[in-house]
Amino acid sequence: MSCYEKAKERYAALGVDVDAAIAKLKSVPVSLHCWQGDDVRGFDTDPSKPLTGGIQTTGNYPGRASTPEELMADLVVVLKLCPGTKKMNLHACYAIFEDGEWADRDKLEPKHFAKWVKFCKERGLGCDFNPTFFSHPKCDPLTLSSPNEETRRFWIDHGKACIRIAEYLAEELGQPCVMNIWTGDGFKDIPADRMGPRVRYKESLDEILSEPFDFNKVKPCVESKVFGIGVEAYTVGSAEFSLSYAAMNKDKCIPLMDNGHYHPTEVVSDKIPALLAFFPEIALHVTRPIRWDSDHVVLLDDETKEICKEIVRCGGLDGRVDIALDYFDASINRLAAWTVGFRNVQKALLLALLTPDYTALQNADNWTELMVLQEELKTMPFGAVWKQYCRECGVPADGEWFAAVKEYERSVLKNRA
Ligand code: RNT
Ligand code: ZN
Repeated sequence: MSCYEKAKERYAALGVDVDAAIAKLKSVPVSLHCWQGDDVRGFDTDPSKPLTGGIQTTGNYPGRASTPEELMADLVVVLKLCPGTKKMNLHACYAIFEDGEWADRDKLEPKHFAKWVKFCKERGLGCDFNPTFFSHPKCDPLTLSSPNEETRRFWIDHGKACIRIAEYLAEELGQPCVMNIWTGDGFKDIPADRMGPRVRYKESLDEILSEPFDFNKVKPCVESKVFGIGVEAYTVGSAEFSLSYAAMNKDKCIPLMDNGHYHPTEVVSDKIPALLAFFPEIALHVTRPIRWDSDHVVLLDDETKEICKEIVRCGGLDGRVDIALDYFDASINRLAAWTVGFRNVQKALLLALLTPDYTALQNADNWTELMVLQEELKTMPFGAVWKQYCRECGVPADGEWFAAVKEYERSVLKNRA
């Protein structure tokens, strides 16, 4: 009997159908963020200018993609190393201009994403989208909350342009497009006026979402944040602001939680069921916060497992939770960073799908047996099931994929300027 067959029997003894778990996971889209490949630079601004908006990449590992061709070539490698249903996730700054043309962010059009549509179509991928409210000369430094009407108007127009692009992506690719609104608007030090920026941000969101769109195709989200580097004292789009906005606009907006955007003892795993008690659909950015940074590569750590456990337990895999990755590490091989994080989310989801439902023990107040069983799950033969899942998805198993990345680094990345 193979290791997999033996593992299947052990799980069956716990009442878990391994084949059903594998089949389910294969059907769940997880969005792969294009911005891990080029340190969140994009193609529409001067790459020598620093990132703004309270985000920062650190490290200068060789091989950063600096053209659409390079980024796509890197993605092709990564997509082949990641099991499951992948969806692309683009930022507006990844617009691709042709023949010396250039458009500012308020004037972006669907045609600037035609090459990405081709890329996705060739691989059967859907695509999510994000307006880019950072790293641009028109950040003053505020965007949608700026007291300067010209600045604010520019960014509102950017948001509206992005709704049209998101609808184009959804229609072309035949899958809904999650369009996430995040701004780094905030202040380094104690503000004199905390309310004004929030009222302006709210009005800007209202204007952006007044652009006509089909809510079945375009899923606008608002993402909150607690603080960013350089904006430590005050964030306009705080948790209360963003969640309230989504709650008051349920007919056209969904809340997005990034698990790097909360105080250190708060956990998104616990917030998932809280929000799902009120919202039909929520979105997630899966990342790894560490001290001041919210964007380290996702590991198979306790909170990642707990987030996925809650997604599964709450019925999130049936269209109620949109799962995306969001991190950027410039200090290690970027393809490995992408692959490790994506595979870890898949592993955590598979672990969750292989977890028996112990609700009855909880309801019977049987916390002793619940603890015993939950602890014993930790030494179940998960590795054999993961290996089988990778095999069925036609991607390398653990221990087999990193060689491809090393070879690509030697033959391609090392030659980049
Ligand atoms: C930043 C937010 C935001 C970005 C991406 C690039 O703290 O998490 O989601 O990481 O949009
Ligand atoms: Zn995020």
